[in-house]
Amino acid sequence: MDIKGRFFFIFIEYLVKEKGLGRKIANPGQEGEKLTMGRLIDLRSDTVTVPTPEMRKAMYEAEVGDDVYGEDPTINRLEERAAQMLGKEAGLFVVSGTMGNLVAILTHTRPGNEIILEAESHIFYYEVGGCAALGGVMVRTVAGERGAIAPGKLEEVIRGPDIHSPPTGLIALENTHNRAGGAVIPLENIKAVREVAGRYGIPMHLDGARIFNAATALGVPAAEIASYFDSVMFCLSKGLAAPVGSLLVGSKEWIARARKWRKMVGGGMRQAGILAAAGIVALEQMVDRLAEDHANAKYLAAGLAEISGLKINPEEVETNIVRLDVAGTGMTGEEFCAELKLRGILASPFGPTIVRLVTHKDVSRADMEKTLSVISQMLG
Ligand code: TLP
Repeated sequence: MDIKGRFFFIFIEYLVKEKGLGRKIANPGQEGEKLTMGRLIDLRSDTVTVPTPEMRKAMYEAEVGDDVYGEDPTINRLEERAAQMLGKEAGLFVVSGTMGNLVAILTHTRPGNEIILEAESHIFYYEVGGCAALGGVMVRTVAGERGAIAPGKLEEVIRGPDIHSPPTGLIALENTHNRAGGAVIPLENIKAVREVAGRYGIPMHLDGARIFNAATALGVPAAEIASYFDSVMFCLSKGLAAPVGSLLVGSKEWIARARKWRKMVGGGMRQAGILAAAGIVALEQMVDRLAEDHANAKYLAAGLAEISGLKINPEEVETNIVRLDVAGTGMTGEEFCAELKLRGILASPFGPTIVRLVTHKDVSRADMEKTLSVISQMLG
């Protein structure tokens, strides 16, 4: 171990011994177990994946041009391919999922509109209030059942023609639903929500950051899910392992307007075909393997359910996200994750006593086994 490594080791030991980190742990374990100086098992998110060698090669070789002039052939190819896979007329490459959702809201609504979101949705929780700050829209949330909004509840919150009311400008769903533990919104629910939205003439947007996970779990093409929505955002940089980028898809006319909004928020890119090249590989090579991530998440959940102090219903793990309640250990989500980190495993606190673990292409079945044995030893 080099001098830096040794110093870090001593510092962590000091934290553990002198500052009482690990005090709620039944089995504090041995030094070697506590500190994994080697590879970390990173289950914080599927955003942590690194590009595949095929992606790096495609990036190196990508043909590029100035995309603001529409002259980047690789971006054009990615946008066409994305639109075709999602069954829409056109696509738009954006920097991130957050930018994609924002541009969709800007394109669908006007300032003073109200938009309807599920109460635990990513747009509501994690997108810095961009729709209010930059789009001037009000947000009305509806509590869902594992991320799914009941059509009856939706109808109750749609605004009527009353002079006092802000017009409802958009309904957005999320599939898979992140905070609901990667829950898949069933097609019947989407259909029923669409029926209500259609009756009131309100457009529908899908935050489909993980639409291919949803499609894999449902056993249908992503285009079938997308068919109920006027616009869809999906991410290349999550389970599909590309380094950057998301797409918006919709009608030609809608995408042309979205392109202008993307420019306004500073998302007009130049020779970004280098990034789009990795995205094409993601769509061609990384979709079919998502089932493996789902199987690993289910395996992990089944093992966690056997460990006393942990609460999880493995039946509810449908895709690559595992949502675990650690209240029974006496630790908060933050404390649990801090203890795990000392043992070489990274997870995310997702609520006062909730921890999220996400599987992806850079973790294996052996990593799941290791994670289970580390957690059961940690809790005694
Ligand atoms: N989700 C991230 C964090 O922001 C929480 C994660 O680690 O899961 N929609 C959904 C459903 C998402 O899960 C995310 C990212 C986004 C949109 C935003 O995508 P990015 O991070 O590309 O802006």
